[in-house]
Order: sequence, then C-alpha cells, then structure tokens
Amino acid sequence: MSFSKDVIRLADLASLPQDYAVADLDHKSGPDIVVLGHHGELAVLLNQGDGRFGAPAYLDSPCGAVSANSVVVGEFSGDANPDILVACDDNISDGFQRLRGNGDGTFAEPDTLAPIAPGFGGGSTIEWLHLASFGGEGQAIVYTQFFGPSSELLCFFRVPDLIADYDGNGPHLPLCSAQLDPDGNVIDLIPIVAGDYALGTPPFAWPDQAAFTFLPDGNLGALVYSEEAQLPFVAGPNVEEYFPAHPLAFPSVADTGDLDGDGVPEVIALTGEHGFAVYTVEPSEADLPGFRRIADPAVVATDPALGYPTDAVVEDFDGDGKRDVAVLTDLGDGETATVAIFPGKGDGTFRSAQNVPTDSGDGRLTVADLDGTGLPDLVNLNRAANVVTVLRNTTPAPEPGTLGGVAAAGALLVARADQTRRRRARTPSAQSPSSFEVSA
Ligand SMILES: [Ca+2]
Ligand SMILES: [Ca+2]
Ligand SMILES: [Ca+2]
Ligand SMILES: [Ca+2]
Repeated sequence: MSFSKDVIRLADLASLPQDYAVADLDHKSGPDIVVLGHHGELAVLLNQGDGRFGAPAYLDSPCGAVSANSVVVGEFSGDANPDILVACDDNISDGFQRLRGNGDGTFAEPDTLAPIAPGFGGGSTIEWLHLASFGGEGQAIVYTQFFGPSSELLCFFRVPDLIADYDGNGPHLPLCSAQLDPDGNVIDLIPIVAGDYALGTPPFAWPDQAAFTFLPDGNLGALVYSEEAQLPFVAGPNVEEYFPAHPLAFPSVADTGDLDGDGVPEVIALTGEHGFAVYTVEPSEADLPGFRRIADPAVVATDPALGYPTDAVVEDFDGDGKRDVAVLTDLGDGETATVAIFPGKGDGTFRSAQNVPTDSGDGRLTVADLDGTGLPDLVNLNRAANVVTVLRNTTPAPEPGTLGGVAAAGALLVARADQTRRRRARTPSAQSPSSFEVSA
C-alpha cells in the first residue's frame, strides 16, 4: 500500500482544532473538510476533486463566549444543501448551532437554537456528534452527554424532530440512555464508559445501527432505542450485553466492521496498551435475558516503538475485497505519528502491518474517498500543530474482476465519512507548529 501525505496548515484558526467532519459541502468534487476550533470557529476546506484542498475559509464561532465540543455535517434544514451543526459547550443555554449551507461551500449566519431538554442537571454537555440511522425513523444524530463524573449517557434525536424544533423555536427533547417518568425525572440510566462508541449493524434483527460501547460493568453493549419493546427488554433504551470469559481492563470502542465475511460486524477496541482488540459478537451463547457470552477478544499487538494507539478504523485499504484495520499511533511529541495498516486476511486475522507516517499529536482517523479512486483515503488532525493531515491512498488498483466488492466499498465511503467516531482529544503538548508542507 502507498499513500501521499498533504499537511494543510490552519493558519487563521484562532484556537486549537477540536473536532472535524468530512462531507461534501458544495455538491461537487468529492468530500470536503470542516474543522471546528476549540472556541467554535470553523475552517472550511473544499476538495478540488483530486483529494487536494484549497486554502481554508474561516467562519466565526457560533458558540458565543463558550467553547465548542463537536461538529457534524448533514441535512439539517428543509433544503437539499448540507448544513453544519455545532455542539457548543453550554448546550443547555445554547442548544445546537446550525449553519445553513448555501450549497457552494458557504454558509448562512448561525441559527441560535432550541436548548436541549431535559438537561439531567447543570453542567451537562454534548460531546462527539455522529450522523447515523438510529431510532427506526431515518436519519438521527447520536452523541454522548456528560452526566456525572464517572459516566456519560448515549443520546440521540431524530433529525426531522430537530428541524421541527428549530422552526417551532421550542425546546428539543433528546432520547438518552435513560428512562424518564412523565415529569422528566430519571428513573433508570444506562451509563456508558468514557464516551467512546461506534455505530454498526447490530447482531440481532433491528432496522437501524446499534451503538457499540463498553458499559461500566466491563461488558460490550449494543445499544438501540425503541419507543416500543422489541428486544427482550422494555421500551426506552435497550442494550444487549456481550461478555467474554476474560474481559480486558480498559477497552474502548474504536470502530466496527465485518472482518470475517459472516455479515456480523466485529468490534475493534483499543486496549490502552500497544495493540488493539477484535471482539467477535457472533457466535454467542445466551445467558440471562439481555446478556450473551462471547469468545475472548483477539488482541493484535502494535509496534511499541510507534507509541500508543489513539484510534483505529476498519476499511479495505488495499482494495482486495477484505477489510483491514488502520491504527493511528503517536509518540506523544505533538507530531510524530504513524498509521499502521493491518491487512485483513478475510478470516478475522491480519498480515503484518504496513506503516504510513502521518502528522498527529493524538486523535482520530476518518476514512473517506477524497479523490474518487474507490480506495479509502485518511484524514486526521494534529491539534498541537494546527494542521489537517490528508493521506491519499495511491495504492495501485487491483485488476478488475479479480477481486470482489471494491467498487461497492468505494461507493459507500462518502456516506461513511459522515459517520465517523469522535474521540476524546488529549491535552495538546506545546509543540511549535510546522509550516505548510506537501510531501509525496
Ligand atoms: Ca465537495
Ligand atoms: Ca463478522
Ligand atoms: Ca484489504
Ligand atoms: Ca481515494
């Protein structure tokens, strides 16, 4: 595999990059990039069609005096132009901020939006927005909501409801992994650990994606939301828990994807050590209602010399029709990082990793086909250095007809770019920023 690296400096972003989204903003030339600064200002990078990006255009923060947590791009208004949604730090007062797209990569002034209710108490904040299908009624936003010092809730809302709330100027009522009585009081909670989750097709009959996450009891959970009881549980937050005989100490979900071709996604988790873990949720064995026994996760070692993994994504990077795992590792010096790509053999195991240098202090990998080749490219931030790093996949395409699934995988990539995970950013170290560079 081969990649070409472009490092795009965000010279006029007034605060450190906090989050980003990859999606087509202007109806042309492939996926674009929106970077959210910690104080809420935005940088818009338009794709020139070949996976290279024009100079960033900057937008003022919609968050006022508070900071910003997360950004997502989707259809959040009545027209067909992609819009930007920002979760500000004080969502109780500010709600979500919407920047309506003009369809050409520019945006209208932000709407000040309905506050989020219920708030589960003061200080509640929204983190890590995802766009997904969730809740049985089409497009939804999924996010975690900080609820207490040791746990967070997984919440989601239907996008049509959000648009109606915008237009109606009323409070927005999210659906969280908590059951409320008619007065809005919490009567049951399903907290998740550390806000790490990934969306994937659940291993049971369900119309939407489940959110895979680790629960405080150490079990892997597949969480869905139902207004009616459909799983062997109750109406409200529904979780099916999967537990191996020997759980890992500190796993965190990074991504999901079917690695062995049986149609059921495996769950890729970081372990806190030099490696990643593959959880196979089927076959499983029923235990108590809502609990299923699964095999111990397979732990794949990463090279300790490359630092600790901070994210992992599943995609077919070499175009052989078998999904691979790309792991972002960094040395903690604010710039030296590596994407270690483990080529999948198609049976859930991997060949030796191929290492691709990148520029990252920590963070999150996003997969998108930026240049339309059908092979997945990679985007990551370097928060400390105020740069976006783009790794364009220049791997020669496999011979047509010799390998299955390549074209289909490429077609899915643009949609998938809206569904990336959000990872908690570590405090950046005080590294001096590198200058703009483009290297092959
Ligand atoms: Ca575009
Ligand atoms: Ca599988
Ligand atoms: Ca592959
Ligand atoms: Ca590509």
